[in-house]
Amino acid sequence: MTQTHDNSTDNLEQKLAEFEQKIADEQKIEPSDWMPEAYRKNLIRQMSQHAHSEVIGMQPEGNWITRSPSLRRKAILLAKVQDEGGHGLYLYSATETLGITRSEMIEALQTRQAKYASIFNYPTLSWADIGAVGWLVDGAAIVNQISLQRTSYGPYSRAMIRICKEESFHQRQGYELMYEMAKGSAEQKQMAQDALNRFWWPSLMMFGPHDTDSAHSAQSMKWKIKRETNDDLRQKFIDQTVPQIEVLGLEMPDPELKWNEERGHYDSGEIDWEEFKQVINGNGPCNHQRLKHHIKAHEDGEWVREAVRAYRAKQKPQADNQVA
Ligand code: BYC
Repeated sequence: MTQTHDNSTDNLEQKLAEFEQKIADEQKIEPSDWMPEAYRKNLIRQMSQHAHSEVIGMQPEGNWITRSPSLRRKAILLAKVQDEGGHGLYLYSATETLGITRSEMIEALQTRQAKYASIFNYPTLSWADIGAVGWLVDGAAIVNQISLQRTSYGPYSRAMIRICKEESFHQRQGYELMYEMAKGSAEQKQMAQDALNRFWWPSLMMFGPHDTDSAHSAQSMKWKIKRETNDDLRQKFIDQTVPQIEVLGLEMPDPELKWNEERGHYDSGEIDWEEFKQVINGNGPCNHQRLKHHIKAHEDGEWVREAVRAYRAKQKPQADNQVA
């Protein structure tokens, strides 16, 4: 017995050593590879929350499709919102490779066991918000997702490479919309400023808590699930966005945004972490509305799932007959 136990422990240690070597060598971990249970669980957590964010993120923009001010804007917005749905489906499939089903993930979302990005719990109050979402929210998402292209899990990394191509169109259409508003009438410029002021801080919150308060960062960085820390990515986003605000001719949404020559970065004010905590714990302005809408859409779609199940059941005897 002792012998067997020693062997299996050795075996486990060897598997772990091989896994760690692969990570050190920048090789991707694939679904059929051995991986520590905690690695698998952490990935399911992050990837499924990423998928939920894409799908829930369709709601604030979907809110404006019927009120787009021109056919061109409507076509762009429709395409963008559809892209987000596609990203969600793609990420759910990638997460399923880790041994969890789509319905388990959706159940976790709807029962609040799984989170989604805090930003989507804020309302889109004016047309300028559609510009701000594309420019700032997709802009922040790209900074994060470019980094995740190098994540150690193969299916996640490949999903990020595809998704980033579409995100860059999303960011550009948002910036172009903001540019037109900011250079338009005084009233339009005011709408653009108001959208920037409201979306600035929630966009910074997308990167998560400070590194010192981040529960998962240390382990995720070690396993190369995350390649850059929350604070480093947030700083990158601030540094790339401040010059864009200047081009738009809008006022800074944070008076403390100042270039720091010594650091080679912009300094900025402190995020309201109490607000962040409230929003991720279900008490943001739209949390209730977002989940309610998701549950209703899911229930309305039950007939589709039922049809798929009936079709599968019909196909099965035929397939069995063919084998016989
Ligand atoms: N919102 O230890 P930490 C898009 C949670 S959609 C909510 O730092 P981690 C788009 C965190 O989950 C793209 N929760 O966590 C779609 C953890 O809680 P749990 C969205 C947050 O994972 C439509 C706890 O706080 N992008 O682009 O190491 C239209 C401690 O945090 C947030 C992604 O999903 C937050 N902001 O780092 C337009 C990126 N921040 O799980 C656009 C993928 C933290 O222990 N995700 N929490 O209950 C990531 O990169 C990482 O998960 C995070 C957080 C950087 C977000």
